[in-house]
Amino acid sequence: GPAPESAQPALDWLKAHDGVFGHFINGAWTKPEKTFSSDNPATGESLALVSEGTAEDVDKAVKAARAAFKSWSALSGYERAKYLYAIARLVQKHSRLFAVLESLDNGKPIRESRDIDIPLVARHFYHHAGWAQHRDREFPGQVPYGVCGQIIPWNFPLLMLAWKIAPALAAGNTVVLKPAEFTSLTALLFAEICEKAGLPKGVVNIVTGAGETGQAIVAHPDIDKIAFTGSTEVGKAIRAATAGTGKGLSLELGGKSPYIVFEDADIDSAIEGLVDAIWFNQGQVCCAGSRLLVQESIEERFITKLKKRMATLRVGDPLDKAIDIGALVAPVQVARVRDLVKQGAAEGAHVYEPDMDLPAKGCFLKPALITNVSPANSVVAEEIFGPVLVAMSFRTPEEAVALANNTKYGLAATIWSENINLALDIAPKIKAGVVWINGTNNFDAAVGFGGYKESGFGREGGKEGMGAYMKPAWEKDLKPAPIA
Ligand code: TXE
Repeated sequence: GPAPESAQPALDWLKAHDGVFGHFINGAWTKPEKTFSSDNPATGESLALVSEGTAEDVDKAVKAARAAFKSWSALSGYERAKYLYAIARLVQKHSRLFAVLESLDNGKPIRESRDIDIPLVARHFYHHAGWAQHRDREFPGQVPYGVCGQIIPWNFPLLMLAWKIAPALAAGNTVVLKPAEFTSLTALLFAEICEKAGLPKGVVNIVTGAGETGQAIVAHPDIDKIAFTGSTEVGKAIRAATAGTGKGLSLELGGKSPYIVFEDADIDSAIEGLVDAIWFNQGQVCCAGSRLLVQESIEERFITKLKKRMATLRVGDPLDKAIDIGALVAPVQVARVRDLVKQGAAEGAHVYEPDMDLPAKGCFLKPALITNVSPANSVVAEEIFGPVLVAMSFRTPEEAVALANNTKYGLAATIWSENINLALDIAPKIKAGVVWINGTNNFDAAVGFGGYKESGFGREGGKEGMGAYMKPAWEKDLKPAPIA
């Protein structure tokens, strides 16, 4: 096969920083004090030390964002757009470095970071540069929130940053963003991109750290809006912590998305789609198609083909361009996935894993298929967030809809059928933020993404996503709009 992608550009970049990072506050790097290690999950080796953000760090960042808000929000949309375009171009210019660093830090296959994550990041900044210019026309009488606190997960580190920062800045907000503790590095590289783009200091502040740092952001009295993507558990805690404050809030949380295959589906395509739906990013995807619902008449044939396909998936070094499945993000996630699968087996489920070799060390798991389950089983009800698919069958379209909706989540769904009337009839009956037909994992910066029920509320992307960073103006906010 092709030679593996070289880690060197990322290692050189880390070395240029002596492998230690402070926070990026008010356009400058703070002196690292208390630090923790960001590890490569494929090897267990430490990549760099990053700083554990304290409440004082958060406060400094909020003050910088508040000070920057005045002049940033007074810029014309055209001027804000120029910065967003500059960021987009710089992300593209350094896309190889970003992709390698992301794969080292997160464990995702280089193919994915190179062809999906990083191009989508650039796309988000380009798209929102457009929105910066259309804001006043499309959102008359609305103004940016002010200072936004943004807390993101580790599954798509830089892409989740782009989902948060691009619309916030386009709307005229300033931000304090905290990456997830497992994956801080591309956010820190992004801070350098902001410097290179000449972004005014304080518009983007990056504070690294774990849950306590996140709590300090949520609790800060001078933050106007919190945007969170992560676990449903933490989302609920944040909602409780912001209750009784005037803060705006959007939550993008977990999922257990159904993947429905009707008997008339193009089975080979449906299987390829399923590989993407559940094994993309090791299954660590909030909208992963983790619940296969297959029509009973084709169940046996479909499952047999699926198992054969699973046996051809290659698990290995994230920098190997030929692998399908890389490393999970951290040992704690491997343990979590294993525990959930064990619990499923204890409840009577059958677990299929193809016979294959895994690298000797690192956070690697085989792809797994769980059958012989009922809706009450924990593996069916709970988000596993790993390379584990759960399969059930249905007889009628009505039953498919009932099973699809039998979940506390409502993020995404996929339908496969050659009968477009059937697919279009079923799609709106499924309570999910997005329903894909004969395809899966189609994302774009122009389309609102978000959930129902315990998957959260608010949409990111497109006009809805822009609206989430604006609020109705009151008299004092309304100054004559600058000429764009
Ligand atoms: O998530 P957390 P974890 C789910 C998935 C996964 C499980 C655990 O099922 O197995 O969550 O992952 C910050 N106040 N998802 O524990 O803790 C944290 O530092 C404020 C699905 O890593 O929710 C990180 O930046 N912030 C999800 C971010 O929240 C807090 C993606 C997310 O981490 C905080 C990630 C607190 N009290 C996990 N505690 C998806 N749906 O995409 C933690 N954080």
